[in-house]
Amino acid sequence: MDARVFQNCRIASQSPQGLIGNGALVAENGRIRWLGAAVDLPDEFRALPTRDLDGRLMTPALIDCHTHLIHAGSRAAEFLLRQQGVSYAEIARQGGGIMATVTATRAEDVESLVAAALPRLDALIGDGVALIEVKSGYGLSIPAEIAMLRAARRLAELRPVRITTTWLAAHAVPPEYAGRPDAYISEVAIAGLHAAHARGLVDAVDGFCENIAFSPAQIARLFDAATALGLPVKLHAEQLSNQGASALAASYGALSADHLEYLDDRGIAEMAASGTVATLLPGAFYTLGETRRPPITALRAAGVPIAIATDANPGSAPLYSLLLAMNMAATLFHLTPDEALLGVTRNAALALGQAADCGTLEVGKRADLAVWDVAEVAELVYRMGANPLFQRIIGGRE
Ligand code: DI6
Ligand code: FE
Repeated sequence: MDARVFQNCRIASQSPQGLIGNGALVAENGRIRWLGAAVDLPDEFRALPTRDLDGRLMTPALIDCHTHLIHAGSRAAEFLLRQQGVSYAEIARQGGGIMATVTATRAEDVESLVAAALPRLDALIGDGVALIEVKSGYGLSIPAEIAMLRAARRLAELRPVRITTTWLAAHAVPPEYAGRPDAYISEVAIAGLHAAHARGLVDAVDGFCENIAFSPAQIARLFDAATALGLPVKLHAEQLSNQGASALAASYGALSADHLEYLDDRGIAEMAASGTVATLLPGAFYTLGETRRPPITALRAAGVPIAIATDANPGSAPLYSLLLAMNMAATLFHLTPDEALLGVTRNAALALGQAADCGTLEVGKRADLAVWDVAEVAELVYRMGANPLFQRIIGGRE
């Protein structure tokens, strides 16, 4: 048996237990066996090996629930174009944007995709992250999409981190299918989903529902295929315009709808009814110079859980710090520090369908912890470019 006590820490449990002032947590065989006020630590645990955390703040290890971590090439040239006033949508229509990354990604094999992603993964791990969602979506052919998901699975073998994979073939229409998006959905997005699922490579299915990408009807066909395979869905929704994408996602019981700058009241109501998480991506909002914010006040009022993620990608969100995403969510979207932390712990776990296993510190869940050199949650959130991580503890092991 592998057991130990972490004590002399403030514990932001993210559960109904709330903040525990002078806390102790017992980890046993990778799981949380007990947590509470140090004075209440049961006698049976007092003889265990003990780690004194000197009054630091303990939170659940962080979760990045929306990334495009696997990609090749750079989009620095596009950055310059955008500075000159050319919009993201215009660059995409001219064949740049996502397609530029597709061309670069198709040219690489699994090994080089892994090598390119490792530094980005290490940056997230350095922010105290223990669970990361990684999407395909820059292959846009069956073999190239599968190669991306193989690379994502490989990352989890190379680092002490868990990775969930998402099939995002419905990200853009590649040139060989120009003008034939429905054929692309059938022949690549759906046929490839079956092939990738048969290889055990798919944990969830995503799409980009937008006037520069796929229509709600096309996404619905993909979601029908996902549902038939028993796979959960999520959607890039209402990022650049309102397509009714969030309501569509909610009608499939989606884990999350992501971006949401153009979300309307109907979408909010449908998401609330289906328990779909609102995943906010402030890095994309910032990079694209958006001015329209997601409807935070209405989401709060409707009780929709709000998650925050990096969207780590080479175009709209070249952001590889979840701590900075939290800061941006607070500064740009006016989330409170507590909401920002919930967004990368409890609600991010919900967005990945893993709420029973992680995201809060509760007995029985994984002992995946982050210990910070700060006294309170607001200190984690208000600084930019500072990283107060003291230690990541995975499965109760330092
Ligand atoms: N929306 C996004 O923000 C990412 N994908 C999407 O559908 C951006 C992808 C990219 O620009 O490479
Ligand atoms: Fe994205």
